[in-house]
Amino acid sequence: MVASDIDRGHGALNDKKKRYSAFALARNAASYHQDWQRAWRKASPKASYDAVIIGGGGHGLATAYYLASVHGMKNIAVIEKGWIGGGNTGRNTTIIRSNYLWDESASIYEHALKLWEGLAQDLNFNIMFSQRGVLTIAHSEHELKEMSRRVHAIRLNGIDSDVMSPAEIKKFVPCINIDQSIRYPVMGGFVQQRGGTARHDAVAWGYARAADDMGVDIIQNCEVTGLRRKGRKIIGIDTNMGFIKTNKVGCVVAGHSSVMADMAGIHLPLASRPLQALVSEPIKPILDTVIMSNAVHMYISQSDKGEMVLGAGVDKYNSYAQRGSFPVPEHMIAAAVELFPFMSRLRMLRHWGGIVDTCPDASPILSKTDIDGLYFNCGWGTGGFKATPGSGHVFADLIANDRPNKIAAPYALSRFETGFLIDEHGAAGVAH
Ligand code: FAD
Ligand code: PYC
Repeated sequence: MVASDIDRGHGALNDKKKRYSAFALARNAASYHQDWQRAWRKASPKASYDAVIIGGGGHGLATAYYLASVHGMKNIAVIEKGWIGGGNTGRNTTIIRSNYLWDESASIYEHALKLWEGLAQDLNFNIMFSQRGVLTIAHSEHELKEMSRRVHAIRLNGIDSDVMSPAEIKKFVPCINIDQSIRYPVMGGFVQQRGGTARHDAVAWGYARAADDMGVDIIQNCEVTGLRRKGRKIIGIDTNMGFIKTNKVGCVVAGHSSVMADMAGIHLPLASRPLQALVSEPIKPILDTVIMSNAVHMYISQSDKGEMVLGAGVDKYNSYAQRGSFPVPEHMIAAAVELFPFMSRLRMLRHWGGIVDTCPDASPILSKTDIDGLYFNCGWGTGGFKATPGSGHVFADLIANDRPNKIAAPYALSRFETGFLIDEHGAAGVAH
């Protein structure tokens, strides 16, 4: 699929643009924010909807946006137990890339990357998408050979990817230490120049505002406590704000997907584990790309505020607590300081965790279930932020048409019965 083939739900917002003009900003500033308009309405649940999306993260909000803009379904709601973007969407390190091994992955992650490339315009919202490149480094001959195999596969799918020598890496990232005597020496790497980052919470806000403009109800502080069905058909959801009738429910609750599936008596092949990240005090610009090391489980970039944003590996136990253990970031920081010696003088400001739901093949689930009208979008594990627009786009299509399109089909639950797994452990970036 090429960019121009994608129905992005464009144009739905054109008549709203005046509301968000630069003059509106000046007007609000001059009125000391007295007339500041809410970006989305504070909606209360209606008695019934044509479809309900559970989970107000990026994927859930994007699903609602494309249901409304591409499929014309506007009597819908997004139900969020906390605040939108308060789950993994607001906790991740925002790395975006499409350099996966298998064709099925290339298809969905590249679909997402093409949507990212026009998303700020589509939503009329500055999501700070920055194609600053993502460089993955290798620390052994074996890793380097595996990387060049992956680069060949990626390029066969028409996706940009280039192998780099240590000298080329040093030129690209002057602050990296390529001394071969360190514990994790830089032996080479590969770069996707179109990869990069985006401002995570702006992505949630942009989708929320655009969906709200089309009439979608975004209901926060509303926890789903039950999935009601009649025989093999979904008929509604129970929440702390009461029962809501609907015959289409899309569950997009990341780390809590197995809990949600349990409400319908379904068992999903998922493990929920903490993944941690941290940010430093802000410093002057020093790193203008993203670096990942799969062997160390370290990934690092510099935010526009100047903070160094670092992420670590997955904690090796199941948990629903949004925090992790100290040894995991400690191991990662020890290696990061060898690779980037300037970091030894940095103070860390914040440290947090998110709960990631991972499948045995490190690929997501986008699927119907054997209950009519109940759909799951989950299992993105440590790497779903990059997929946000693509995931929402194909999941909306699945819900609206009750059948998967070509991109979504390989991600059906049936793959765990047929054995057609999409093993992306190597490309996941963070071992799990
Ligand atoms: P979420 O944003 O978690 O949204 C799910 C929502 O469901 C939550 O807001 C939650 O409150 C809500 N919910 C749960 N239960 C209920 C209920 N019963 N009723 C109502 N609402 C409910 N991915 C990348 O691509 N690049 C990265 O660099 C990257 N780094 C990461 C770093 C960390 C530390 C973490 C934790 C994750 C990282 N990821 C990364 C993964 C990425 O964050 C996730 O895959 C992605 O954000 C999932 O989005 P989502 O919308 O599905 O989930
Ligand atoms: O999937 O690229 C990724 C990623 C980086 C850090 C966490 N996930």
